[in-house]
Amino acid sequence: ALFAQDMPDMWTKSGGNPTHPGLKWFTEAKFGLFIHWGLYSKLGGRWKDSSYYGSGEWIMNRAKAPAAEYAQVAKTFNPQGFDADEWATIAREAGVKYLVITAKHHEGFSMFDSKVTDFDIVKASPYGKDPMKALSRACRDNGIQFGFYYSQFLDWHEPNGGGNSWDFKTKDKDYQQYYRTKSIPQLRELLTNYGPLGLVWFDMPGGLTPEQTKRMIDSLRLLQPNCLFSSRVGHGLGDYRDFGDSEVPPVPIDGAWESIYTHNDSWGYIQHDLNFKSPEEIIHLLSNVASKGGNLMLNVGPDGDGKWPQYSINYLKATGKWLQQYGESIYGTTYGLIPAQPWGVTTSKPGKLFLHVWETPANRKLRIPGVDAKVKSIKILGTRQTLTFTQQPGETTVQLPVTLPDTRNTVLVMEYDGQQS
Ligand code: FHN
Repeated sequence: ALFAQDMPDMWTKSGGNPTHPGLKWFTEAKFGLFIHWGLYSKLGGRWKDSSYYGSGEWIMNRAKAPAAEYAQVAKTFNPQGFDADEWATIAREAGVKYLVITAKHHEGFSMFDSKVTDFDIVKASPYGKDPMKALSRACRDNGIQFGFYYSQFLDWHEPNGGGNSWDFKTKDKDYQQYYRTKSIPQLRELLTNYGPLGLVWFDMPGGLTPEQTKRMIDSLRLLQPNCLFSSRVGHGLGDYRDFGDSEVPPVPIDGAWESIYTHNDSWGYIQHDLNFKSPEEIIHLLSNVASKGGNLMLNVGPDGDGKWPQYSINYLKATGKWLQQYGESIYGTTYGLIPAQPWGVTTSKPGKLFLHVWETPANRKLRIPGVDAKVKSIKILGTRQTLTFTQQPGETTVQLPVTLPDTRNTVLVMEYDGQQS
């Protein structure tokens, strides 16, 4: 072995379908953008005289708002500030390779032109247009894979939709009817009317047996065989694995998977939430997730006018700047070949180990245990600066220069002889 460690025993398979054609772009992408946008974005964490914090997209449920009353919000939903090209441009500048937006969240409102219901942005809101048409095109124009989030079971607007709503009693619900008349027809619309989708991000499965779920997704797959389905379709039938919200696995995981985080403390826009992750925190999260072998999908919550929080714009652009310098150590990589170190984490490509230096040791000597392969060189990534190192059995030590180009996360690239199997 080129790398002495006992981690491989702990690596587990992520499940899913390893032969799916969409997995190539997905596993190389590493960084995606999640967008929660719906009527709750207009409310911004306020319902009547009360304020809510965290998970703004749950406000209908948390405020126990009656469905008919909540539906009135649509009449004031008019996101004139929405600019698909601007969104896609920020996403590209942030360095994300895919973008996933809520077509319908648990509130039940369709943010796209749907023939299945009147409760959509075209018919129920003064906006009267389909923002998803423009956004799907803008993403493709900017080289970004486009996908839809769709809440396939929870729907608080529908008498037969899943979840705890205050108007409709669970015991009276006919989930089959809901799937037949809304969920499945809408998924078909999404897979038909917006060009080739990178993925459909299902969330919170329920109300179907494994056989019924399989029948549903088999029929959906016929519409777009290249489109990936997230694991939250349930019953182990997804093509890649999503971890829990705000969760990074403790050890590297083989296969295609994703960690999902939100930029502040909520998925949907909350006006009084300014707890945004700094560029440094985002970069560390990204390199940490990549060091375990997965993708980070980071969420932003635009407001009811269609504008992103300024902090999200600024901090994402700062992340994109870092990626311009160090993207080679993120895109197309696999998990690091040595465990996390006091100074940071690693990612890898054939013949290369990328060292993400989060903390500079006081004596500026970076200790890299567990490399048995012959080290050829260690450089600062993106420069020609070669660093002096010594290699002894079990430990390589590299002398860091007095100043590093990026105190948050400079990346060194170690080239070694041989192929890691
Ligand atoms: O309940 C939702 C929540 O609002 C949000 O959409 C997250 C994102 O992963 N998913 C659900 C909870 O797992």
